[in-house]
Amino acid sequence: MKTTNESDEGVVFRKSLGHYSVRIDGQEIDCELSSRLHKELIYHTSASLKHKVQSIREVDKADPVAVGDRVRFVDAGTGRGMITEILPRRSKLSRPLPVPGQRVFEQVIVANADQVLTVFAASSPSPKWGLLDRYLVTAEAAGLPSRIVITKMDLATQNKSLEQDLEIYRRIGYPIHLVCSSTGEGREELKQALHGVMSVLVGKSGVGKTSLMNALQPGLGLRVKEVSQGDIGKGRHTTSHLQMFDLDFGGRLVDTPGMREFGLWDISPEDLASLFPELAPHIGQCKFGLSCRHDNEPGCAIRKAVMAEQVSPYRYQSYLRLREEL
Ligand SMILES: Nc1nc2c(ncn2[C@@H]2O[C@H](COP(=O)(O)OP(=O)(O)OP(=O)(O)O)[C@@H](O)[C@H]2O)c(=O)[nH]1
Ligand SMILES: [Mg+2]
Ligand SMILES: [Zn+2]
Repeated sequence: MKTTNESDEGVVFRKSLGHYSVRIDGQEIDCELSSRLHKELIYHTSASLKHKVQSIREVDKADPVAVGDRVRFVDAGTGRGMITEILPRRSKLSRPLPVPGQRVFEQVIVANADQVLTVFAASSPSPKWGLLDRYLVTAEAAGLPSRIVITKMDLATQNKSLEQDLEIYRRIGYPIHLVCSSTGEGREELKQALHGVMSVLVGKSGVGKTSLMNALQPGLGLRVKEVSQGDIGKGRHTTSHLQMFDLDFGGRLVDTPGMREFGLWDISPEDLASLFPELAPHIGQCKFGLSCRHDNEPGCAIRKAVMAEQVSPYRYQSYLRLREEL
Protein backbone atom coordinates (compact mmCIF):
# COMPACT_ATOMS: atom_id res chain seq x y z
CA MET A 1 0.00 0.00 0.00
CA LYS A 2 1.37 3.38 -1.01
CA THR A 3 1.59 6.19 1.54
CA THR A 4 0.72 9.72 0.44
CA ASN A 5 4.33 10.93 0.58
CA GLU A 6 5.70 8.22 -1.60
CA SER A 7 6.66 9.30 -5.13
CA ASP A 8 6.15 7.50 -8.42
CA GLU A 9 8.55 7.26 -11.33
CA GLY A 10 7.42 8.24 -14.81
CA VAL A 11 8.67 9.55 -18.15
CA VAL A 12 8.06 13.04 -19.56
CA PHE A 13 6.32 12.69 -22.93
CA ARG A 14 5.37 16.31 -23.59
CA LYS A 15 5.66 19.74 -22.04
CA SER A 16 3.99 23.08 -22.49
CA LEU A 17 4.06 26.32 -20.49
CA GLY A 18 5.15 24.87 -17.18
CA HIS A 19 3.08 21.71 -17.56
CA TYR A 20 4.67 18.33 -18.05
CA SER A 21 2.87 15.23 -19.24
CA VAL A 22 4.32 12.37 -17.28
CA ARG A 23 3.44 8.86 -18.34
CA ILE A 24 3.22 5.96 -15.94
CA ASP A 25 1.59 2.60 -16.73
CA GLY A 26 0.02 4.01 -19.89
CA GLN A 27 -1.61 6.87 -17.99
CA GLU A 28 -0.73 10.57 -18.39
CA ILE A 29 -0.37 12.77 -15.33
CA ASP A 30 -0.33 16.54 -15.81
CA CYS A 31 2.54 17.69 -13.58
CA GLU A 32 4.04 20.95 -12.47
CA LEU A 33 7.52 21.42 -11.07
CA SER A 34 8.06 21.36 -7.33
CA SER A 35 9.08 24.73 -5.93
CA ARG A 36 12.64 23.50 -5.51
CA LEU A 37 12.91 22.67 -9.22
CA HIS A 38 10.96 25.81 -9.99
CA LYS A 39 13.50 27.95 -8.17
CA GLU A 40 16.15 26.57 -10.44
CA LEU A 41 14.00 27.69 -13.29
CA ILE A 42 13.66 31.24 -11.96
CA TYR A 43 17.32 31.39 -11.07
CA HIS A 44 18.25 30.54 -14.63
CA THR A 45 15.81 32.86 -16.35
CA SER A 46 16.77 35.95 -14.28
CA ALA A 47 14.49 38.74 -13.12
CA SER A 48 14.40 40.59 -16.43
CA LEU A 49 12.23 37.94 -18.01
CA LYS A 50 8.88 38.49 -16.37
CA HIS A 51 7.18 37.80 -19.70
CA LYS A 52 8.64 34.31 -19.81
CA VAL A 53 5.40 32.42 -20.28
CA GLN A 54 4.49 34.28 -23.44
CA SER A 55 5.88 31.50 -25.56
CA ILE A 56 7.09 27.97 -25.08
CA ARG A 57 10.62 28.90 -26.13
CA GLU A 58 11.00 31.37 -23.35
CA VAL A 59 10.22 28.79 -20.73
CA ASP A 60 12.22 26.16 -22.50
CA LYS A 61 15.52 27.89 -22.40
CA ALA A 62 16.18 27.26 -18.78
CA ASP A 63 13.84 24.39 -18.32
CA PRO A 64 15.48 21.80 -16.11
CA VAL A 65 13.16 19.07 -17.41
CA ALA A 66 13.35 17.71 -20.96
CA VAL A 67 11.13 15.37 -22.93
CA GLY A 68 12.45 11.88 -22.32
CA ASP A 69 13.44 12.62 -18.74
CA ARG A 70 12.67 10.03 -16.11
CA VAL A 71 11.25 11.87 -13.14
CA ARG A 72 9.93 11.23 -9.67
CA PHE A 73 6.62 12.87 -8.99
CA VAL A 74 4.02 13.04 -6.30
CA ASP A 75 0.61 12.03 -7.53
CA ALA A 76 -1.96 14.51 -6.27
CA GLY A 77 -4.85 12.44 -7.64
CA THR A 78 -7.34 13.32 -10.43
CA GLY A 79 -4.59 13.11 -13.05
CA ARG A 80 -2.43 15.87 -11.54
CA GLY A 81 0.94 15.80 -9.89
CA MET A 82 4.20 17.51 -9.04
CA ILE A 83 7.67 16.61 -10.28
CA THR A 84 10.09 16.46 -7.36
CA GLU A 85 13.23 14.99 -8.90
CA ILE A 86 14.89 14.40 -12.26
CA LEU A 87 16.59 11.02 -12.41
CA PRO A 88 20.09 10.69 -13.91
CA ARG A 89 20.15 10.89 -17.71
CA ARG A 90 21.57 8.19 -19.93
CA SER A 91 22.11 10.75 -22.70
CA LYS A 92 21.18 14.29 -23.64
CA LEU A 93 21.03 16.02 -26.96
CA SER A 94 21.68 19.74 -26.52
CA ARG A 95 22.02 22.91 -28.49
CA PRO A 96 22.82 26.48 -27.41
CA LEU A 97 19.90 28.83 -27.04
CA PRO A 98 21.03 32.44 -27.23
CA VAL A 99 18.87 34.93 -25.37
CA PRO A 100 19.39 38.53 -26.52
CA GLY A 101 21.05 40.59 -23.83
CA GLN A 102 21.83 37.54 -21.73
CA ARG A 103 24.15 34.61 -21.79
CA VAL A 104 23.65 31.55 -23.95
CA PHE A 105 21.64 28.79 -22.33
CA GLU A 106 21.82 25.07 -22.84
CA GLN A 107 18.65 23.66 -24.28
CA VAL A 108 18.35 19.96 -23.75
CA ILE A 109 16.30 18.97 -26.78
CA VAL A 110 15.70 15.47 -25.53
CA ALA A 111 16.98 13.29 -22.70
CA ASN A 112 17.66 9.55 -22.70
CA ALA A 113 17.43 9.05 -26.47
CA ASP A 114 19.19 6.05 -28.03
CA GLN A 115 19.59 7.37 -31.56
CA VAL A 116 19.14 10.45 -33.71
CA LEU A 117 17.30 10.45 -37.02
CA THR A 118 18.46 13.41 -39.08
CA VAL A 119 15.72 14.22 -41.56
CA PHE A 120 16.15 15.91 -44.94
CA ALA A 121 13.82 16.04 -47.93
CA ALA A 122 15.12 14.82 -51.28
CA SER A 123 13.71 18.09 -52.55
CA SER A 124 11.35 20.89 -51.34
CA PRO A 125 13.21 22.06 -49.37
CA SER A 126 16.49 20.95 -50.92
CA PRO A 127 18.96 19.49 -48.44
CA LYS A 128 21.67 21.58 -46.81
CA TRP A 129 24.43 19.14 -45.96
CA GLY A 130 26.21 21.66 -43.73
CA LEU A 131 23.24 21.37 -41.40
CA LEU A 132 23.48 17.59 -41.54
CA ASP A 133 27.12 17.83 -40.41
CA ARG A 134 25.98 19.91 -37.43
CA TYR A 135 23.43 17.31 -36.42
CA LEU A 136 25.91 14.49 -36.85
CA VAL A 137 28.57 16.25 -34.76
CA THR A 138 26.00 17.03 -32.05
CA ALA A 139 24.90 13.39 -31.93
CA GLU A 140 28.51 12.17 -31.85
CA ALA A 141 29.23 14.55 -28.96
CA ALA A 142 26.22 13.13 -27.12
CA GLY A 143 27.54 9.61 -27.75
CA LEU A 144 24.49 8.75 -29.87
CA PRO A 145 24.43 6.91 -33.21
CA SER A 146 22.76 8.72 -36.13
CA ARG A 147 20.74 7.63 -39.12
CA ILE A 148 20.16 9.80 -42.15
CA VAL A 149 16.56 9.78 -43.32
CA ILE A 150 15.75 11.23 -46.75
CA THR A 151 12.03 11.93 -47.11
CA LYS A 152 9.92 12.88 -50.14
CA MET A 153 11.67 10.33 -52.36
CA ASP A 154 8.82 10.85 -54.85
CA LEU A 155 10.54 14.18 -55.57
CA ALA A 156 14.05 12.70 -55.85
CA THR A 157 14.21 13.26 -59.61
CA GLN A 158 14.30 17.00 -58.86
CA ASN A 159 17.63 16.59 -57.08
CA LYS A 160 20.32 15.43 -59.51
CA SER A 161 23.16 15.34 -56.99
CA LEU A 162 21.33 13.46 -54.24
CA GLU A 163 22.89 10.02 -54.74
CA GLN A 164 26.36 11.45 -55.16
CA ASP A 165 26.02 13.58 -52.02
CA LEU A 166 24.69 10.68 -49.97
CA GLU A 167 27.58 8.48 -51.05
CA ILE A 168 29.89 10.67 -48.93
CA TYR A 169 27.94 9.75 -45.80
CA ARG A 170 27.45 6.14 -46.82
CA ARG A 171 31.23 5.75 -47.09
CA ILE A 172 31.69 7.15 -43.58
CA GLY A 173 29.28 4.50 -42.35
CA TYR A 174 26.12 6.41 -41.49
CA PRO A 175 23.04 4.30 -42.26
CA ILE A 176 20.80 5.98 -44.84
CA HIS A 177 17.06 5.47 -45.19
CA LEU A 178 15.26 6.60 -48.32
CA VAL A 179 11.59 7.01 -47.56
CA CYS A 180 8.40 8.43 -48.97
CA SER A 181 5.46 9.09 -46.72
CA SER A 182 3.00 9.15 -49.60
CA THR A 183 3.99 5.80 -51.20
CA GLY A 184 5.28 4.01 -48.10
CA GLU A 185 8.70 3.44 -49.68
CA GLY A 186 11.34 2.48 -47.09
CA ARG A 187 8.84 2.32 -44.26
CA GLU A 188 9.27 -1.28 -43.14
CA GLU A 189 13.05 -1.03 -43.10
CA LEU A 190 12.90 2.14 -41.03
CA LYS A 191 10.48 0.50 -38.59
CA GLN A 192 13.04 -2.21 -37.96
CA ALA A 193 15.66 0.40 -37.17
CA LEU A 194 13.34 2.04 -34.65
CA HIS A 195 12.26 -1.13 -32.93
CA GLY A 196 12.81 -1.26 -29.18
CA VAL A 197 14.75 2.00 -28.83
CA MET A 198 14.03 5.67 -28.31
CA SER A 199 14.71 7.74 -31.42
CA VAL A 200 14.48 11.47 -32.01
CA LEU A 201 13.69 13.17 -35.32
CA VAL A 202 15.63 16.34 -36.07
CA GLY A 203 15.32 18.42 -39.21
CA LYS A 204 14.19 21.82 -40.33
CA SER A 205 10.60 22.84 -40.78
CA GLY A 206 8.81 21.31 -43.75
CA VAL A 207 11.08 18.34 -44.41
CA GLY A 208 8.27 15.97 -43.45
CA LYS A 209 9.09 14.75 -39.93
CA THR A 210 5.48 14.67 -38.75
CA SER A 211 4.28 13.16 -42.03
CA LEU A 212 6.83 10.41 -41.48
CA MET A 213 5.50 9.76 -37.98
CA ASN A 214 1.98 9.47 -39.37
CA ALA A 215 3.22 7.08 -42.07
CA LEU A 216 5.00 4.92 -39.49
CA GLN A 217 1.97 4.82 -37.24
CA PRO A 218 -1.21 5.86 -39.05
CA GLY A 219 -3.23 5.96 -35.82
CA LEU A 220 -1.35 9.04 -34.61
CA GLY A 221 -3.14 11.40 -37.01
CA LEU A 222 -0.79 14.30 -36.29
CA ARG A 223 -1.26 17.62 -38.01
CA VAL A 224 1.09 18.31 -40.91
CA LYS A 225 1.65 21.35 -43.03
CA GLU A 226 -1.24 21.98 -45.41
CA VAL A 227 0.25 24.56 -47.69
CA SER A 228 1.47 24.75 -51.23
CA GLN A 229 5.01 23.52 -51.88
CA GLY A 230 5.94 27.15 -52.53
CA ASP A 231 5.70 27.91 -48.84
CA ILE A 232 7.91 25.03 -47.74
CA GLY A 233 11.14 26.10 -46.17
CA LYS A 234 9.90 29.57 -45.34
CA GLY A 235 10.11 28.68 -41.70
CA ARG A 236 6.47 28.34 -40.81
CA HIS A 237 6.32 25.65 -38.21
CA THR A 238 3.52 23.18 -38.11
CA THR A 239 4.67 21.21 -35.10
CA SER A 240 5.04 23.59 -32.18
CA HIS A 241 5.80 21.13 -29.39
CA LEU A 242 8.33 18.49 -28.82
CA GLN A 243 6.45 15.31 -28.18
CA MET A 244 7.25 11.67 -27.64
CA PHE A 245 5.10 8.78 -28.85
CA ASP A 246 5.00 5.09 -28.07
CA LEU A 247 5.20 3.06 -31.25
CA ASP A 248 2.81 0.11 -31.58
CA PHE A 249 5.57 -2.03 -33.01
CA GLY A 250 7.85 -1.29 -30.05
CA GLY A 251 10.02 1.73 -29.39
CA ARG A 252 9.57 5.44 -28.84
CA LEU A 253 9.85 8.30 -31.28
CA VAL A 254 10.18 12.02 -30.53
CA ASP A 255 8.88 14.57 -33.04
CA THR A 256 10.51 17.98 -32.81
CA PRO A 257 9.49 21.32 -34.30
CA GLY A 258 11.83 22.38 -37.10
CA MET A 259 14.86 24.14 -35.64
CA ARG A 260 16.15 27.03 -37.69
CA GLU A 261 19.31 27.61 -35.68
CA PHE A 262 21.41 24.69 -34.69
CA GLY A 263 24.65 25.67 -33.01
CA LEU A 264 27.09 23.36 -31.28
CA TRP A 265 26.87 23.15 -27.50
CA ASP A 266 29.84 22.50 -25.25
CA ILE A 267 32.22 21.19 -27.91
CA SER A 268 35.82 22.36 -27.77
CA PRO A 269 37.73 23.14 -30.98
CA GLU A 270 40.30 20.50 -30.02
CA ASP A 271 37.62 17.82 -29.85
CA LEU A 272 35.86 18.65 -33.08
CA ALA A 273 37.90 16.42 -35.44
CA SER A 274 37.24 13.42 -33.21
CA LEU A 275 33.52 13.94 -33.82
CA PHE A 276 33.96 13.36 -37.56
CA PRO A 277 34.35 9.55 -37.65
CA GLU A 278 36.41 9.62 -40.86
CA LEU A 279 38.84 12.22 -39.44
CA ALA A 280 39.24 10.55 -36.07
CA PRO A 281 41.71 7.82 -37.16
CA HIS A 282 44.15 10.49 -38.43
CA ILE A 283 44.27 12.48 -35.19
CA GLY A 284 47.72 12.37 -33.63
CA GLN A 285 49.36 11.44 -36.95
CA CYS A 286 50.08 15.06 -37.95
CA LYS A 287 53.57 16.56 -37.78
CA PHE A 288 52.47 18.77 -34.90
CA GLY A 289 50.72 15.89 -33.21
CA LEU A 290 47.70 16.68 -31.08
CA SER A 291 48.25 20.44 -31.33
CA CYS A 292 47.59 20.44 -35.10
CA ARG A 293 44.49 22.44 -36.02
CA HIS A 294 44.34 20.59 -39.35
CA ASP A 295 44.22 23.93 -41.12
CA ASN A 296 47.40 25.23 -42.80
CA GLU A 297 50.00 23.39 -40.75
CA PRO A 298 52.62 21.45 -42.69
CA GLY A 299 52.51 17.68 -42.41
CA CYS A 300 48.83 17.52 -41.48
CA ALA A 301 47.61 13.93 -41.73
CA ILE A 302 44.01 14.99 -42.21
CA ARG A 303 44.83 17.28 -45.15
CA LYS A 304 46.91 14.45 -46.58
CA ALA A 305 43.89 12.15 -46.29
CA VAL A 306 41.79 14.73 -48.17
CA MET A 307 44.42 14.85 -50.98
CA ALA A 308 44.45 11.06 -51.11
CA GLU A 309 40.64 11.13 -51.48
CA GLN A 310 40.16 9.13 -48.30
CA VAL A 311 38.25 12.04 -46.80
CA SER A 312 35.67 14.08 -48.69
CA PRO A 313 36.85 17.67 -49.26
CA TYR A 314 33.31 18.70 -48.55
CA ARG A 315 33.35 17.21 -45.04
CA TYR A 316 36.80 18.67 -44.43
CA GLN A 317 35.49 22.16 -45.35
CA SER A 318 32.59 21.54 -43.02
CA TYR A 319 35.03 20.71 -40.23
CA LEU A 320 36.93 23.97 -40.86
CA ARG A 321 33.71 25.99 -40.92
CA LEU A 322 32.44 24.55 -37.67
CA ARG A 323 35.81 24.99 -36.03
CA GLU A 324 35.66 28.72 -36.80
CA GLU A 325 32.50 28.92 -34.71
CA LEU A 326 33.90 27.31 -31.59
N1 LIG B 1 5.77 15.03 -52.05
C1 LIG B 1 5.84 14.70 -50.76
N2 LIG B 1 5.47 15.61 -49.83
C2 LIG B 1 5.56 15.26 -48.54
C3 LIG B 1 6.04 13.98 -48.13
N3 LIG B 1 6.06 13.94 -46.77
C4 LIG B 1 5.61 15.15 -46.37
N4 LIG B 1 5.30 15.95 -47.43
C5 LIG B 1 4.76 17.32 -47.37
O1 LIG B 1 5.70 18.18 -46.77
C6 LIG B 1 5.03 19.19 -46.00
C7 LIG B 1 5.64 19.31 -44.61
O2 LIG B 1 5.38 18.14 -43.88
P1 LIG B 1 5.43 18.08 -42.28
O3 LIG B 1 5.35 16.64 -41.94
O4 LIG B 1 4.44 18.99 -41.67
O5 LIG B 1 6.90 18.66 -41.99
P2 LIG B 1 7.66 18.81 -40.59
O6 LIG B 1 9.07 18.43 -40.82
O7 LIG B 1 6.94 18.07 -39.53
O8 LIG B 1 7.57 20.39 -40.34
P3 LIG B 1 7.56 21.19 -38.93
O9 LIG B 1 6.55 20.54 -38.05
O10 LIG B 1 7.20 22.59 -39.29
O11 LIG B 1 8.95 21.08 -38.37
C8 LIG B 1 3.56 18.81 -46.01
O12 LIG B 1 2.89 19.65 -46.94
C9 LIG B 1 3.56 17.38 -46.45
O13 LIG B 1 2.37 17.04 -47.16
C10 LIG B 1 6.41 13.03 -49.14
O14 LIG B 1 6.83 11.90 -48.89
N5 LIG B 1 6.31 13.46 -50.43
MG1 LIG C 1 6.15 18.63 -37.77
ZN1 LIG D 1 46.47 17.96 -38.76
